[in-house]
Amino acid sequence: MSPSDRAHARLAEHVIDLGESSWVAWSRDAVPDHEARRLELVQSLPLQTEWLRMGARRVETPRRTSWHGDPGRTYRYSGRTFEPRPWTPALERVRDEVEAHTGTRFDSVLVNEYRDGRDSMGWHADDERELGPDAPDDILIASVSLGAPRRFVMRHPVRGERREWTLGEGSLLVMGGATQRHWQHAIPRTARPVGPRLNLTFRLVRDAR
Ligand SMILES: O=C(O)CCC(=O)C(=O)O
Repeated sequence: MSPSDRAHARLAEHVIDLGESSWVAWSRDAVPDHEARRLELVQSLPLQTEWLRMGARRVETPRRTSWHGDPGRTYRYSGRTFEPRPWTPALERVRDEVEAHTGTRFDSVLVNEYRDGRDSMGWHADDERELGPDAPDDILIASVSLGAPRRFVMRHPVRGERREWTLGEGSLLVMGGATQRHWQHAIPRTARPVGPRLNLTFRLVRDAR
């Protein structure tokens, strides 16, 4: 049984079937969320903006990020290679909570900090080859959001369909199966006054060594 199939069975009551072997599972209040926890994470992680290549341009990410994982879990996107920093005690605690929900011990996590409504994430799919031997047809991603709720939007470019969830305050959104092949997702900017939000997307990355 693949990690994605196991998570699907464990989260059955939350699963939303998107067709084409794609699914998400959304749970509100899945992990504890309070200011002390967010502060511990923000203060203990080397969060920073990154320069990414977008065609011929170099652009600075409108959010702060930090990549952590087991040794060898190297991650490549937008022309950059990210070597994982070690797990911290605060990250390990969230990883344990995610394992209790999904039945999977994730080996990597990308932390995104959205300082206010101007910070965002553009349309993309987490479909990199290193995210699984069967990528992009069998990828498991578990996304924990702490702090201010933000709109998380998904679109199916071929079917012209959209779905939307509000993620924050300890929510867990799990994406599995072929979701990364067929759907893209984004966190849009907003002019509304919103507080800071931390997002942790747990992934399984093939050892590049
Ligand atoms: O902040 C979020 O909820 C989305 C993060 C995301 O899309 C990603 O890490 O690939």
